[in-house]
Amino acid sequence: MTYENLLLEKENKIATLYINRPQALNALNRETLLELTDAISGIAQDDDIDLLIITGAGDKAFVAGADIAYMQNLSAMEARSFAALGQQVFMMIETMEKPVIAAVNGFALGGGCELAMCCDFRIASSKAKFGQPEVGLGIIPGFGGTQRLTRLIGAGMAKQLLYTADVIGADEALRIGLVNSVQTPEELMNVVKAIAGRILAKGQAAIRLCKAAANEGLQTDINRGMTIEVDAFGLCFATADQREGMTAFIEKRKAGFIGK
Ligand code: DAK
Repeated sequence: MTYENLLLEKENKIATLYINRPQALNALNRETLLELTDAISGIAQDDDIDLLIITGAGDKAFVAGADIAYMQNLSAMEARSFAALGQQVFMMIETMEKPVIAAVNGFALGGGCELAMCCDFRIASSKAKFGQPEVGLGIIPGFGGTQRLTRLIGAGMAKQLLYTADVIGADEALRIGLVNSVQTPEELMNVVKAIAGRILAKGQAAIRLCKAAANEGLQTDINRGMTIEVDAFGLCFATADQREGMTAFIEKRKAGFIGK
């Protein structure tokens, strides 16, 4: 599939996916979501890729939301189908085995904030702005915002943002735990790639089991979560990376992981 609304770069085991509709501040329409579905399933299956970075093309927006012009005249059934498509692709991102980092380079509003939230974590440019402005349009978030924001930053702060539609800056997003750090726009991708490099230097089988255990644990109670962890921990001992990691430690050398 050739992409009209995405740019995909692959280098050193890292895929970088740019949402690329700068003329509409990278707003998500149906075509973009269909392309995203194709790109994400390709990256998930690509053995040459171990980590995905999602960002926005241009210097103004990560993603300024679902495309309001596209949504304006949808019927109820079309809106339902659009929300289902968005939720499906965001769930693919959240549950893909490989780590996904959002490099939030500008506006991350509505569906853009929701896209950032389905990634494993978010690093922001000082120019980034976050919010769920949907109630100002007479709708509610449709791509998981009411669910992920409450889980990520707590119900009280999430409800304040959801009810007021307030747009917050990167420093406030850092304060409330929506992003992990704030970088200058010039440094954003360097910092994200440096973090990616530190992740890629570790055992990828273990990273993937960590992700699955953390995600599944968040959907359940602590006792079930501990069982998930016990099983994932046990599974590590079926990998070559566990043998190599522990042998390298004992032999006082750097581990050479193979991701299996
Ligand atoms: N959709 C479509 N076009 C957009 C857009 C968006 N979300 N955001 C910006 N654009 C377009 C603008 O219309 C403008 O186009 P032209 O007029 O040049 O043709 C161009 O991008 C540049 O934008 P501005 O001229 O407005 O730029 P400014 O710097 O003045 O303002 C802004 C930037 C981000 C503050 C402003 O553009 C803005 O407020 N944008 C809308 C932000 C927003 O409200 N986002 C949330 C969208 S609602 C659901 C499924 C999904 C969702 C909900 C329900 N179901 C189906 C149930 C999700 C909803 C949303 O995400």
